[in-house]
Amino acid sequence: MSAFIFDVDGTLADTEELHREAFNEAFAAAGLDWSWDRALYKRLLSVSGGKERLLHFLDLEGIDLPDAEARVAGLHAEKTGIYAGAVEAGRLALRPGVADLIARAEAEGIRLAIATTTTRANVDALLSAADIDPARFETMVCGDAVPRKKPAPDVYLAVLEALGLSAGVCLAFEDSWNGLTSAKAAGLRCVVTPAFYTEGEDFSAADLVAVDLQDADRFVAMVAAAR
Ligand code: XBP
Ligand code: MG
Repeated sequence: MSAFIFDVDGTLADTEELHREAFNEAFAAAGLDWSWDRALYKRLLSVSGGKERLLHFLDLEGIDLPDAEARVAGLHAEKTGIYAGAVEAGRLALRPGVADLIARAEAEGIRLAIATTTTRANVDALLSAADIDPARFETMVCGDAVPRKKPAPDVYLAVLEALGLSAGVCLAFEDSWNGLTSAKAAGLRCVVTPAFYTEGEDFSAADLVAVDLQDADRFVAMVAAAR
């Protein structure tokens, strides 16, 4: 028994530019004059999780927002609605190789799971727009389901527990240093496929760095001994 465990943002699709736009739209809708450009967003991505990223931004800018936790939760809910709506409208495509890799894993009897920091509604919107039944993933651990987000190992440990598998027989797919560090801290092997915002991060801990996920033979071979 073996499994492929996929990150979502940056790995299944290159999502962060759309997340950035959705944050900015949510700020404008709330009458705030905040605007995150690409350079700032790249810096803010050091913190995973949209709500955590917003709190980090307030901290960084020294913005004293009254009732910050509640305001951030409200802004984030608005942003999730905008983002998921845009994804449902077809603004994103899966990265090259992803759909075929999922089908190949199923054909090989490799189990499938998702380990992501993003909100579940975002994952559902992406899979629905790509015509992928979420039930094909046996386990999905998303967003706030664990106490600590990536780079902590929590999300991967929760997935492994749900699958009832040891880390040694699984392979994680990630696009970022935060994700790689999370997977490694859970004892997993990890393929990194850098995305628009994560290109140039330190991936020296990766078992393999691939430009995309098209080389299914190679990824299947990486878990073959465990099956
Ligand atoms: C992705 C994230 C997410 C998205 C937005 O990290 O950090 O926060 O930017 O999602 P990873 P939410 O790919 O490592 O899981 O706004 O729903 O949190
Ligand atoms: Mg990612």
